Amino acid sequence: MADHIFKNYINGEWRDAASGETFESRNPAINSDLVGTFPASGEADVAEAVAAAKAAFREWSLMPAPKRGEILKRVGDIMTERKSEIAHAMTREMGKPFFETKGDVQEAIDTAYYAMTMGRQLFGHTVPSEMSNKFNMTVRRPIGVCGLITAWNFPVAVPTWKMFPAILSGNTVVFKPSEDAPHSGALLVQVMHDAGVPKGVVNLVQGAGVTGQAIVDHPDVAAISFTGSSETGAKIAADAAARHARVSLEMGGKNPAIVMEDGDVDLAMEGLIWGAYGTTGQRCTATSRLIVHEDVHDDLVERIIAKASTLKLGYGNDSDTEMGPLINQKALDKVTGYMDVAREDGATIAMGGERASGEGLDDGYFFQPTLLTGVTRDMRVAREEIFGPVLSVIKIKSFDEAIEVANDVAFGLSSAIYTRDVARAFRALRDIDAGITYVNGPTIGAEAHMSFGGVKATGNGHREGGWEVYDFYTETKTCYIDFSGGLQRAQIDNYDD
Ligand code: UN1
Repeated sequence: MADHIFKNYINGEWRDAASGETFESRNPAINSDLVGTFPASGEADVAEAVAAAKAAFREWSLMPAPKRGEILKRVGDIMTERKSEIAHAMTREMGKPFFETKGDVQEAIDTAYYAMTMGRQLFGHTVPSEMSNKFNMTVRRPIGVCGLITAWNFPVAVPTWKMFPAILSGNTVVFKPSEDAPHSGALLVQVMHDAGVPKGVVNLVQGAGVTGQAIVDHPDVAAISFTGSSETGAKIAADAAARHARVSLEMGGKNPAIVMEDGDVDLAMEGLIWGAYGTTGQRCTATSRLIVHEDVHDDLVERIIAKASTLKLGYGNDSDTEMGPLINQKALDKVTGYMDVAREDGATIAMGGERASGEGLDDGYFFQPTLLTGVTRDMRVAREEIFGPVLSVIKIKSFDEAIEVANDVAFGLSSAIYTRDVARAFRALRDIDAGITYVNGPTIGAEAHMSFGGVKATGNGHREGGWEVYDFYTETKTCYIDFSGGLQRAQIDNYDD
């Protein structure tokens, strides 16, 4: 097998797609660089993977959770050893700089070790009974085969947010990485194999939309966890609802950072550069709206431009690169198209606004870090997710207006406020409609043991990360144990009226 030809992983074996069809993954910074060729999986491959996962389920679910946790500890240890190797491969495949891809692997390691600890903490409740000589308690049970469909921007960390709690809870999984980051997904699955995860517990099927659809439609897939666009998420939710499968959705964002006149403007500048241009703005948590008080607007805009215009664009495996490319031609076209939208709506392109060119950039999908000023809340660039290095600046006059503008979008994932006023900080925590709010920090940077997810069009009420994700991957069973030796009738025998 040539180095760059990759396979699916089904029932502990590496296999080609039944159809023999393949697709390519290329380096978005150097498009002539072919990362590899991957199986374009269809219904038959998904059916095999689901069958393997179904067959492995009972034995895996009966292994004590702390033992499953020990396997996840090994997963974390192997990932720690391979951190640089995986990070370099990830950078080559999806473009973000090496220091960021190392962070991506670290997030996966944190998730593995957190899952290990959860093996000893899959708590239920013990609750007093209404009756004598009776115990009431709840226990958690796994749900079965889980379908995991993920995006390319965190191609190791985000799949592990799903895979590790799913298998720790006793489920088995069929994982479809994004077709833009199949190699990163394969490297994760190789770690699972090497850590001794039994065959059939983790299965990998590579492919694009049709592969994902086959997972969503398979009657033996009990739960689906999806990270990606709101449009795809809505379709998955509808299709899964029709056959009563459980769904967790993590979708878009239009995340605001509020900077008040009493905030630390320099700190805000640093947080905005990282939040808006880190990962080339391609995070669901990226800062895409700066809502700034008029008293500090000009000063902050000037500082952002001074700093952002020095960012070094390039191939992320070059040590001086600070910002990588967009993921593909479609993303480049989309971001470029939004520049016309901005102009038509009357915004000003205060910095950037074009494809970046020059030495080392012309064979990649590079776009300049971009700042749009004079944006008002009704403009499309203030409301729609662009998923690129574009920050829209909206000027406000008061704290109340800032909160109102922050909430005036369809999405609600992350948010931030820069203020030195404790009351304003707490009011923001209470009043911003988002799953996550940072005080004096950027909108990005979630930690593995904290719950992650959004409100409104961002999610459907479930959370990833933290112990909350274990609610998604387990079913609660209510247990009544009557040791009175007689018939006790609830709601009847305890009342003499
Ligand atoms: C995503 O963009 O889908 O909080 C996840 C953050 C990262 C995860 C982002 N830890 O920005």
